[in-house]
Amino acid sequence: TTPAATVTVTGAAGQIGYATVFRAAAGALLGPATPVRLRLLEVPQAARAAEGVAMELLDGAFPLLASVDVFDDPAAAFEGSEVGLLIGAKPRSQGMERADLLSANAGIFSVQGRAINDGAADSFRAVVVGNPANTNALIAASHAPDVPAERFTALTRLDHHRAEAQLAIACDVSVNDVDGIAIWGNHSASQYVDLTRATVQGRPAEEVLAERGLDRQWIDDFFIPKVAKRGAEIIRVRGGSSVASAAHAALRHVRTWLRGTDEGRWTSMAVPSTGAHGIPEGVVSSFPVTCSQGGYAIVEPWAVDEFSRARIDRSVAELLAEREAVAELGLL
Ligand code: NAX
Repeated sequence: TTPAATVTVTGAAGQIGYATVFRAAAGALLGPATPVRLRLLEVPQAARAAEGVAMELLDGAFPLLASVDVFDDPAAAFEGSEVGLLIGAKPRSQGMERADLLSANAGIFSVQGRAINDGAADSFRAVVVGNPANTNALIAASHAPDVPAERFTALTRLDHHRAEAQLAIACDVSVNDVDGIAIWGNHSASQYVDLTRATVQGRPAEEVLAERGLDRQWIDDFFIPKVAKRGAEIIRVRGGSSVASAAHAALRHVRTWLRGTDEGRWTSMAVPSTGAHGIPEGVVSSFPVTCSQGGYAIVEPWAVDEFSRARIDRSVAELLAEREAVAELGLL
């Protein structure tokens, strides 16, 4: 085994936190050879519930669980942290304006960014799950000037998984036969699910879909909204928001980042833009990325067609507007 790694989970008493920590303790985050020290962060009102989660973690007698501690102080929770799963966020309540939501979360993620800056390990990496995830990651990074900004990422892996599953269903193949999907832009309904480079059993996905009578119009009218609105569909059918699938995606996001993507394959992560693919610097946008040796790289730009360009630009415009709103509040 390797030395234990310290992982901070925020919102640990919430639904996604609860679904994440047991699998992290079982090795799904860092692999079967790395023990984990879990640091659970909650708001003071939920700290007691987080203590209950910690008790259950102990009751699992997980061989890989080196320790579990509960905090309601971000500075303490991020002390020595190597991986941050930033799940806790302020949900939109009834009658809440978008600006109120942005500012409430900016309050949370600026404080956590500073705590990370002051106390986290040099190797620290974060995935933000709490919404608005992309902009929350941007805020955390901007309050952690000593941490390389590229270590703050946001979760679009769930969208990526949803797209893989829906493409596999549409083509009547296994998800293992599907590759090359890209999620662009914001983790919101404006996201663009790009099939132009996707393959099904090694053939262009659009060709395979066309043989089944599914053209670009179908992709635009059915496939893209199906993936973008899947969260709402889950709420309607399950009677609650996506939890286990979100936890799984967050674990896979970090696992892929640490371990690398398979040769010739990529995944989707929201990362600070380098200006690649015509997406301006200064936003955290979803991109197709490859991972190796603990780092990631945005997939080399290709000649994006007009159809895709308009959709990418629309989602990026939303990210720019979110950044603008937060900047106007003086929170960036
Ligand atoms: P819950 O409301 O069940 O849990 C959130 C937890 O965060 C609560 O226990 C709350 O006390 C805690 N919390 C709030 N502020 C905190 C702070 N400052 N420090 C530490 N903890 C804090 O929500 P859940 O269903 O777990 O969802 C969590 C977040 O994930 C939400 O923002 C949700 O919108 C977002 N999602 C993001 C997804 C993505 O793909 N990026 C998909 C799933 C999910 O919708």
